[in-house]
Amino acid sequence: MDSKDLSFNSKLIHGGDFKDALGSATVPIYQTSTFIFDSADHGAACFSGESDGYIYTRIANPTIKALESQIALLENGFGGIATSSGMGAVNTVYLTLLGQGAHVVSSAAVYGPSRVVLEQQYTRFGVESTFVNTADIEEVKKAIRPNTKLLFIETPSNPTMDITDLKACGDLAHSLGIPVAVDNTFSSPYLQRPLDLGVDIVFHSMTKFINGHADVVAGIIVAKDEAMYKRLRSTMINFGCNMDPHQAYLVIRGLKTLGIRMDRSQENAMKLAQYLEQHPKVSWVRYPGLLSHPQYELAKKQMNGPGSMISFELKGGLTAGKVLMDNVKVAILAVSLGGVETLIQHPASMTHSKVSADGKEKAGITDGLVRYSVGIEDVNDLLADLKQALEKV
Ligand code: LCS
Repeated sequence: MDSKDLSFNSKLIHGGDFKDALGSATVPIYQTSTFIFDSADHGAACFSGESDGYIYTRIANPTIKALESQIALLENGFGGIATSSGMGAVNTVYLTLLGQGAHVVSSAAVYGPSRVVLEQQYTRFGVESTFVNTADIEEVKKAIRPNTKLLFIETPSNPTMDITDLKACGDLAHSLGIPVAVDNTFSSPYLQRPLDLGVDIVFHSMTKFINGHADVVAGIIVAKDEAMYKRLRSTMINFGCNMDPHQAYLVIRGLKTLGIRMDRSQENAMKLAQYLEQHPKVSWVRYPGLLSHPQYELAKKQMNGPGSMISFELKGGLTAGKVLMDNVKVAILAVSLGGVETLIQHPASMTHSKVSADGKEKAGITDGLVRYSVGIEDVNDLLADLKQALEKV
């Protein structure tokens, strides 16, 4: 059976189509920097593309390729490009599409460094950026200029949980010949497949849900068509953003349980979000599975589930939030997200601390916002943990 015809959870187990001469049941770690050529002519043919033999691990490697093929299959794209980190993926997209005099329209609420790198580094090369609430299509329309070369969207956004309509943004951008790239980190391909909704590029920090075990930093990009895939791959190779084979092996191993991990963490998150929403010390909760989320209907239409990321603010603002973060005992006070363990952090002073005060305000990143990444622990332990920490507030 062609792995394309399998259902999603089966693709997680059998989707790599990896085969080696020894019949390994799992993908071995090809821990080599370089590959032996049969002859000088064979080496030349590998470089010219006449042979598809491996050359050098920065260019391609069998372990990494197995992971790239599997994620491309899960995202329904042409091909995958694994990177050393999620930021490696973000910058591979930027470097491929933005050059001197180019302009990018981006979601205002994105992972801090995805924004900061545009404002503090790409400006040195004459790249301009405009940050808008991409959940409002009118704001996107207004921000587009004749030199706009990329529409960059994060949905749900980190840490505000805003949902952008991918189909509407894709239609708008394509009518003007602008490619659209989507950071799908918060959903993983299990809950959202942006290429199916018409965008051109999807990418992930695989450090999060895809790997899921807080032991690897990694990224991946999947392009919908061959031409874009080739451009992105060439950037990754020449800028040296490649993954390591051992890193790829760990991600392949984590990926197998993506479906069951996300089912459990999402089920937990729904209960925790409902608990927080009715708690008298909580002023607001942002979770796409709650009716109170402003884009609840869009989330239901665009995603296969609301995921397991929750943002909320306590009535006592930052002071109260700090007491909560200092008193949780099951949740871990740490950045990152999407792992089996529940994590809690404060975006304004941690993940988004380098974003300017004005940028934070316009993106809705308030000082009191607490971000909670729900893991797969027993939900009763997580509820009891929040309860006892809230009692201290
Ligand atoms: N995109 C999103 C949505 C992210 O959340 C992150 C990291 C990245 C890209 C970059 O990926 P990395 O290079 O770290 O693999 N987000 C983090 C966070 O919220 N806390 O710590 C890292």
